[in-house]
Amino acid sequence: MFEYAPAPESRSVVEIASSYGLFIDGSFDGGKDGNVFKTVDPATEEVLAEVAAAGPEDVDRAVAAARRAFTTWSALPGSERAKYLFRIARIIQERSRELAVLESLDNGKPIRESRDVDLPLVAAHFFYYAGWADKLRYAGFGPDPRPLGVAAQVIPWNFPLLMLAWKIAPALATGNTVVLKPAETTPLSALFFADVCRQAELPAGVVNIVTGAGDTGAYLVRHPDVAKVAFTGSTEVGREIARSVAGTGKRLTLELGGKAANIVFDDAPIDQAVEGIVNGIFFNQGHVCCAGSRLLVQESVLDQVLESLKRRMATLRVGDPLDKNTDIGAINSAAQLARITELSEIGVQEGAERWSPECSLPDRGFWFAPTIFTGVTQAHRIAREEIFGPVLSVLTFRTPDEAVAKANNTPYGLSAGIWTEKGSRILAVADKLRAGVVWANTFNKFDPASPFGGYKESGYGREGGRHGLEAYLA
Ligand code: TXE
Repeated sequence: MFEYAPAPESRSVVEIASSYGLFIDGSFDGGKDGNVFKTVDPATEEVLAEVAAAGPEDVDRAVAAARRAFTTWSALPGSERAKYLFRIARIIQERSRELAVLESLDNGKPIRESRDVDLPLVAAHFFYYAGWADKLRYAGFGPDPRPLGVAAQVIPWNFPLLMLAWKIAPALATGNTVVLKPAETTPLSALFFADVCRQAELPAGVVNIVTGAGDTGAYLVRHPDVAKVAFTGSTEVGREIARSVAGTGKRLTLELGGKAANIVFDDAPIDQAVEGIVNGIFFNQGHVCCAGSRLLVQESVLDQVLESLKRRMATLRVGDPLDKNTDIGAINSAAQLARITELSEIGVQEGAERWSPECSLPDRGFWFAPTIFTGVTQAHRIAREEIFGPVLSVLTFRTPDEAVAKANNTPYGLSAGIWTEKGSRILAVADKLRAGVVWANTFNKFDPASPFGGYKESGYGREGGRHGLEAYLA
């Protein structure tokens, strides 16, 4: 019988230079002021590279390049733009091993996830939106759907390349040009993507990458020549961006935090639900805006679910992101580790019971053991605030109405999960949940054809699918 035995991933498949510049108008340069910052491997704290920090003049140059390129790019027939996007998608596939290893090094995520989830989805987004580029005119977007202009895109560090794909692919398919700022702890894969664009012979200025911290992002989104702002990140920064964009006529989409309820009813297939709970909160170290961070279990099956969940958690392997057997990699940064640690301590102080399986964590790097809190009530901060780490808060309910009320009792509204054998219950409960995405008997499933986005403090606008194109069309 054929056995799938993937080759061991190793660091040698990616060559990382000691320094990287900004990608503006089709070429790399060190930035006007020569300022740099370091990006580290969170699993070892080793410096991976020095990266240019873009100042205002660099952002001005990038926006000007994108503006110039817009004239020709937006005038190309959709079928021509599609050719570039298909080419980018294919190059990503060809270079996916290299890009997956790079992503795991800079982010800390397990190679099994970057190789089997992130990279295939990145390529899939470019393929999907390539397919749309020549179909816009007859797809119900109005008689003459037009691109907006220069899109300023600011992305976070949890899925660096995938968030880039979510943003860049629909923008280019619709004829917009882009200035994108990756997060300061994970700039490398965006710069490698710039190289992919060069390899695909994408016209200069269509995609520009400016690296830097929050001040670079703030300057970019305020730029008067930007027509569209797309942001994924914290709710605080999202609010600040919304304020700075208000009254400017710029179009805005925000994809912010979450505190998703993963609801397990007493008729759910427990083993399957436990896999979904584990995937829901421990995938990508819980650095997931739609993570199932609040487990709501029907009281009658609580003991059974907890016993099975703890048994499963004891098998999770925490460690080297490049080891293909690793389930949970490194926390992305010291700052994020401090945030997770603080909220976890608050959970204990507020009287919830903390449990983690035995696991020895590496001496260096940023690590947090998979953790669950039981005895959590709605009053606890760990039940209300986004922890963005491998920490699950367990609450209980008696009736479906109580489950819905608790699930909706959050300022967020990005996603939710339902586990039950009853199809009618799935439909009834999903209908009442104020969440942009509701998964039933699964969790954290993504597809480029499905729209994604939230209600309330989780932001507004949708990315993915046909909806994702609307955000980039006048
Ligand atoms: O986010 P920031 P941080 C949540 C999660 C996490 C918390 C803080 O709860 O613990 O936010 O993470 C850029 N104008 N999420 O501090 O600061 C920044 O450089 C323009 C959820 O890393 O929002 C980076 O590129 N841009 C989330 C990006 O914004 C600014 C993913 C995100 O950083 C800026 C990440 C400004 N004033 C964190 N300030 C999700 N929805 O998935 C910073 N940035």
